[in-house]
Amino acid sequence: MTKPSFYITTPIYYPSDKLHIGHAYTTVAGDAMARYKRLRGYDVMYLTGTDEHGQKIQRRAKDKGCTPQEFVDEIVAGIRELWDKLEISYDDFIRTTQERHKSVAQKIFKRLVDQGDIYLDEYEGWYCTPCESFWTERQLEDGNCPDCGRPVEKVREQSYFFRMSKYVDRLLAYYEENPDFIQPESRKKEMIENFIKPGLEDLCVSRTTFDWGIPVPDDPKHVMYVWIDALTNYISALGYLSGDPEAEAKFEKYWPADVHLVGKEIVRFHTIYWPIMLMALDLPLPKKVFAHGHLQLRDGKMSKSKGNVVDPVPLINRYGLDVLRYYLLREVPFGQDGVFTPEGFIERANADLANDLGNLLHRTLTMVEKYAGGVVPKRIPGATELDETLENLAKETVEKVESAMDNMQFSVALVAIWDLIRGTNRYLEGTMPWELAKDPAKKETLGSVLYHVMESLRMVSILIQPFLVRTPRRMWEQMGLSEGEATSWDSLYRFGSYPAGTKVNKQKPLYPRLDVKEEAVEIVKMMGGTP
Ligand code: MET
Repeated sequence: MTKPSFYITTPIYYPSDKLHIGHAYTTVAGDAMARYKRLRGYDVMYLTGTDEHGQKIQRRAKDKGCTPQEFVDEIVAGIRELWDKLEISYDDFIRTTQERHKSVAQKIFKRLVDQGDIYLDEYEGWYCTPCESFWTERQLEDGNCPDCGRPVEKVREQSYFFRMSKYVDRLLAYYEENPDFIQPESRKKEMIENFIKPGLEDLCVSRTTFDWGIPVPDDPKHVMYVWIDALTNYISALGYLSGDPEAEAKFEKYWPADVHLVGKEIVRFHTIYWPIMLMALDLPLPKKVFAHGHLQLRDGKMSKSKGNVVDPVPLINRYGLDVLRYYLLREVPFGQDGVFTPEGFIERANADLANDLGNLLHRTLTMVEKYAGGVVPKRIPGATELDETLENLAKETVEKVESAMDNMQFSVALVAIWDLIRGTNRYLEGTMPWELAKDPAKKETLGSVLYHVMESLRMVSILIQPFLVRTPRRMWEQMGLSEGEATSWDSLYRFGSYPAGTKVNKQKPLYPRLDVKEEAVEIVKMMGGTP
């Protein structure tokens, strides 16, 4: 039987600066989704990459005294290192400077010119260099870029334009027929009210004032600029129009994308221009565009120019990868903004990871050693009155996690898993194995209680896999489980899948407890601030 496919993408990032925790956030979120779908039996394609053309990069390379290609090569190497460090399970990494991309972008551009969707005209308008966006007079806010608030430059030149208006009705019909296409819902209203209703303007798709870009076919004084180049990455990476049957098979298999993850400032490009480009190419549209919020600092959005960025690397080095991944996915309801604070980061690690999860595993293993000779005892169904409550909670947790993940609600899924962890702690408090141990007649009940707790931990270790990448294996080692039936997603539907008789192997607690004050000072130092 062939597996169903699942195609998920991140934006392709500009390699103009080192990436910060905000980019890590998006990419970790995509990774969690990709891992989840793989666990559920999907054939997943998780694509990320870099958007390497444009004036900003050309200028930065010049300032640095190197070629744009050298400039991006170095930054892209750093980005890939970061993804390795975060254990991002991407299946492909597309760079817009790769031949496989450039040739496809050119073929697409040419086709759009040939069929009259792209035409040559004179452009006059406003341009925000840092955002690489064109704006009309009306869209400016107090004369500045409506996205970043920085000053814009007036530009006038010959340019190619994409005729957008022609497709607007079809686009609105698509929104109508696919109510989940734009998530969260509020973004859809914004698109319709702010961009479509006032009259969708044709999009400028080329520039002549710099040359770091893909040349426009048959008119090479123009370079493509920049959204046709950027957006086509999602299909060039799948071999669309590559002429190579093996590559094109990927397109057949994975297109249309199941979800494009995007930051809220690029929703417009993904929900208006990209669908229109695809309509013009007679291709199916992506099923969903999910706009996530931003991780901000107390004093606003992180940006390199404000010098307030959080670098994920020192956080991983000091606290471990899973602490960071957990924080990112738990702290911010996906789709909304969240605030990064050093104290919040440490408190999360202490409360949820060290106390709730780490402590439950450690104390349970201690009891299994002390009361059951280090071997998982037998379950006696209904041995205590609390068994049913715990079993029901475990069952509901699986359902909640699955439905949250289907809606990309990572924090909701994690809250559900942690409810199970806390419920298991309550079960221990209620059944009191340390009391049962005093009465030799209660030996079997005691064993069954320990079984239930271990079984619940086993389920937790499976459920956390999309989010935490090191912890599940570390738990299995201590719990005497090797990867297989007892660690499979399917086993979650069968409470009692932990083989009795398994020998456990207690080690040190999963996470250390951190000193909030001291560590907050360390994090502020990492951020380049003075505590
Ligand atoms: N490079 C763009 C950004 O970082 C995203 C392009 S996605 C096709 O905003």
